[in-house]
Amino acid sequence: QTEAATAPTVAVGVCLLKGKKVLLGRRRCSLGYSTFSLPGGHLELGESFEECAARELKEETGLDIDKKRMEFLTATTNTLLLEGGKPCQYASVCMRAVMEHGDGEPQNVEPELCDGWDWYEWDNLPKPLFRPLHNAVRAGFNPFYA
Ligand code: 8DG
Ligand code: MG
Ligand code: MG
Repeated sequence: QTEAATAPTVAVGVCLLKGKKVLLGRRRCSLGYSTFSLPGGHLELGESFEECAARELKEETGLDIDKKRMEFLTATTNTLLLEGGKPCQYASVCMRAVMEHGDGEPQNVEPELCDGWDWYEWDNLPKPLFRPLHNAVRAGFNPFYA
């Protein structure tokens, strides 16, 4: 007996850039366990992409980046994943923000969901990447030239 699939959902990933580096964290939740992903999460009802990006970034890293600093990138991926054998599908929108002096440092606010945040050079990304990010990279996405 197969479980019914739920409808695809919209997710937002935040490319937070600092110099030549991007912020990634190793996941501790069942979906994409141990893969490296951008901060991000589900788009909530009534939210703009910019609001979602700012909220998720704050919830997961403690960083307060105004939604006006969140840039929409034309880099959306469509990814089918298995979550405990159950299919789930994400349309993943990519947002970008550039770190400025005085923004502070990311904190691991949700240690049960993430091993910790660190900065990585785009040309030397850690492996394995979380599937939606992996798909974007494979499609030629680069937040430094987007
Ligand atoms: P939320 O309840 O706070 O919205 O979700 P979360 O606790 O932050 O879960 P998450 O796994 O970090 O994000 C929710 C889903 O969003 C995740 O299971 C798959 C999808 N997703 C993408 N792209 C990205 C991405 O780049 N980063 C993150 N973190 N999630 C993404 O499709
Ligand atoms: Mg998240
Ligand atoms: Mg979240």
